[in-house]
This record gives sequence, C-alpha cells and structure tokens, in this order.
Amino acid sequence: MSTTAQIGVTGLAVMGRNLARNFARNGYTVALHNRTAQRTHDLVEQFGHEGDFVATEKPEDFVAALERPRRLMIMVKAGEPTDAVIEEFAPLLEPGDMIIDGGNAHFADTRRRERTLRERGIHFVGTGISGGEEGALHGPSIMPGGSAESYTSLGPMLEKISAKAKDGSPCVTHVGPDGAGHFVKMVHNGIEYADMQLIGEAYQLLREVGGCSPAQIAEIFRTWNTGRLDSYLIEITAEVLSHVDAATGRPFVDVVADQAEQKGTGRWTVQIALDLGVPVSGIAEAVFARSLSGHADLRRASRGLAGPKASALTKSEAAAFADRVEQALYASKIVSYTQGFHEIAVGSAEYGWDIDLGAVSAIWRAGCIIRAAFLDRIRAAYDARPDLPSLLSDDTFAQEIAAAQDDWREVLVAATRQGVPAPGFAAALAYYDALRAERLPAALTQGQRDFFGAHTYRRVDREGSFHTLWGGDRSEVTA
Ligand code: NBP
Repeated sequence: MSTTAQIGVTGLAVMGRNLARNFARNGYTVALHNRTAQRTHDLVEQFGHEGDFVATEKPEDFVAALERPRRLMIMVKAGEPTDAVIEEFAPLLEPGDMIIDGGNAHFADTRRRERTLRERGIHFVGTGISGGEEGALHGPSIMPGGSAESYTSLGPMLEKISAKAKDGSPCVTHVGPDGAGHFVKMVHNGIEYADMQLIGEAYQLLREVGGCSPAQIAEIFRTWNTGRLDSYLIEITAEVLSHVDAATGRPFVDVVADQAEQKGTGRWTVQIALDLGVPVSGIAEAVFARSLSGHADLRRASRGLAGPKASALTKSEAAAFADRVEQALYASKIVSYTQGFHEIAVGSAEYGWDIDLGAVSAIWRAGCIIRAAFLDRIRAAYDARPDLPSLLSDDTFAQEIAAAQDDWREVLVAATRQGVPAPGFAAALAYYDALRAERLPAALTQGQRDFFGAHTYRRVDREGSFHTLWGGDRSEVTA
C-alpha cells in the first residue's frame, strides 16, 4: 500500500461520500473506508473517475494509505459510533496525526475526545460542517475547532473544498480550540431553527390574516428574496410554496403532515443557553413550536377551544399587511441572530475560546443553510466594533429595527386579534422591549424571593445586599 493520500474519510454515507468526492475533485488523493465495505466500492465504481481515490477495507490499510502527519476524517453517525470509530483508529495513529470529526457531535463530547486524544499526542479536530449533502459536494461552510497547529496543516485543504463567499473568501476559519467548532455549528443550527420558524409564521400570517394562497405567498417570498431578506431559506421557501402535489393537484404544503421533526442541535442550543444563562428565547420558541406541532393527540383534543371572531382584511389592507410582515420578519431575524451571537460570545468566554464573531458571520455567508446577504452586514458590524455588546448595539441594525417596530407591533396585534400563533415574532419583540426597558419587573421578583426565602436583594441607591424582615417589623437589615 503506497502512502499517498493527503486525507482519508471513514464513514461514506451521504455526507462522507460527498466530502470525499469534494476533496478528490479539488486534486487531493483521498483514502476511503467504511464499516460496510460495499459503500466504499460503490463510491469508487460510481465516482472513481472524478479524482484519485484509494479504496480500503481494513483499518490498517486505510491508515497506511495516509501521508504523515495523517489526516483522518470521521463522517459517521454522531454519538456512540464516533467513539467506536475513534477507538478503532486511534491505536493505529502516531503523535502529530489528526482525527477530524465532521459529524454533528455535541461540543462537550468533542471536548472530552480532544482531551483524551491530546494525551496520546493526537490532534482531535471537532469540525462543524453545514450545507447538507449538496454543500458537502460543492462547498460547505466549515467550522473547525481543535489546535491551531492542526489548522496549519488542515486549513488550506478545508479552504479549498469550502464554499466561497461573493468576495471569493473561503467559508472556513479556525473557530477556536477543542469544542469551539462544534459549539458554533450547534448555534448555527439553533439560528437555523429560528429562521425557519419566523419564515413559517410569516407564511401562516400571510395566509390566514392576509388571505393569500400558497402560490401568492411564494411570489411575495420571491420579491423579498431580492431585498434585505435575500437568503437560501427564503429562496427555498418560495420553491416549496409554489410546488403543486402531482397526486392531488393541491398545493404541496397542504398535503404534508404539519408535524415538524428535529434531530437535536436546536434543542442543544437551548439547553446550553439555559446552562450559560443566555436568553435565546427566539430559538427556544422555534424548538418548542416543533415539539408542539408533534403533539397530534393534544392538538386534536384542543381543536374545539374557542378562538376570536376573525374579520378578513380588504384587498388593499392585505397588500399593506405583506409589507408589514416583511418588517416583522426582518426585525425578528435581527433578534434571533443577536441571541445566537450572544450565546457564542458567552460560550467563548466560559470555555476560553476567544472566538472572533466577525469571522463566524463571514464563514456563514455561503455554503450553509442560513447563508444570507444579511451576514455580510453582521460581519461589517463586528469588524467596525469587535467588542460590540450586542448586534442591537450596532447603529445600522438599531435604526432598521426602529424603522420596523411599528409594523412589527401591528403584525402581532393582527396575529393576536385573529388568533394566529406567532411565538417567534412575539418572543423577539418581547426581548427587544425587555432590553430597552428602563425598569423590569425583576425588582418585584427579587422582593418576592426575599419575602418567601430571605434570598436578599441589592438596592439601586446603595452598595451591598439587603433583607427586609417581612415577618417582623419590616425593617431592612444588611445581609
Ligand atoms: P449517518 O449519520 O446516517 O451515518 C451513517 C454512517 O455511519 C455510515 O457510514 C455507517 O456505516 C456509519 N456507522 C454507524 Br451508523 N455506526 C457505526 C459504527 N459503530 N462504526 C462505524 N461506522 C458506523 O450519515 P450522514 O447523514 O452522511 O451524516 C454523517 C455525519 O454528518 C453525522 O454525524 C451527521 O449528523 C453529520 N451531518 C449530516 C448532515 C446532513 O445533511 N445529512 C449535515 C451536516 C452534518 P455503515 O455504512 O457500515 O452502516
């Protein structure tokens, strides 16, 4: 076996196969391995002409085919399979070699694996990859963690196979040490959930309040896609809404069961945000909305509950309503990205990753599911002020929200009046209003906590912690 391959990919289901082809199409020799050898042979048979592949069956042969330091990429199902594959290959590697996990691993698992392998001198590069199977083949957005040393060796290859932004820059950056890449990929997916939920709410409002058909809404989305909402998700929404079911002749969206599924990264984003104390209410509403949709029995049992008396909009009101929904969608989108970037900033501080938020927004501009013109603007905001406390502190975004807010509020009034749920829009607006509030009812919460549990409180006019003797003469004591 000649040691000629610059990279090896084990796990050749849809993602691994396409990434292997992407490396080969970019001129790299790629060693191939899969638990079930048939997948390896199928790849070579179907796509062998695309580049140089070294097909292997035994782990020893796979490792022997790799040039040193070895770059071994794992593309298997996240969780136990990843640990099983690491255990299989790590004993065959040498100090300085790299294991790259491109699966959707939980960042805490990545931290654990990185620590264990570091002790054996092996670089473990937990790498978030977004873009689905098309992205894997034609250029994904890539979020590698791991050591800076491993990026020196691996980075140029990832840059070559990654998506390129409009200005030509590759959509990959060394996000930070150990689990930073998978953490950022997790938040990317959380933001993706929020984006999809907000788009879903816009669709539902246009349909039920605006009285538009799916085909008309598809046209509205197409128009929006030429403006500031220009993004992959808006683009595919128009495609899905204009699609007609061949079997029934009905709009496709009307024949699909309305129960959204999830694989877990959105839920992780919220779970970790709870642990870190970061309010990602928009992302949480998106995860909950998917859960609610799946409770078919509960929904059936609740269908008879009373709703408001709805009155339809006139034609001219409906046209104006579409413009308002665009404002609400855009403003809510700014809020979900604000929340997502806040989670990354807090995670980065907690784990000592020193993540460059501007660089993260730059690598999401192409290749990934949330790619959007909008991300250029986020990058510009962080470039102008790397210590920006929040995207809402950026003058441009603040001005845009200020201009959108009346319509945003009107849309929520209409939604509430007509009984159409819009939890993403509402959560985003509540977050915005809470942040700008002079006083929050948290003061009352602190009073209650002190009353029933002597939890103490701080005062606005003096330093220190205090307790009121609620059961006594209600005098205040220093805690
Ligand atoms: P799957 O997640 O469906 O995993 C299938 C692969 O895992 C096959 O190669 C299978 O081998 C292998 N595998 C399993 Br399952 N258990 C194994 C074990 N114990 N030992 C060795 N190999 C094992 O593949 P995928 O959809 O291509 O995704 C790969 C990774 O990329 C996942 O972590 C996924 O979350 C992530 N990802 C997916 C997407 C996407 O759009 N699909 C996007 C971004 C990231 P076999 O052939 O022998 O059964």
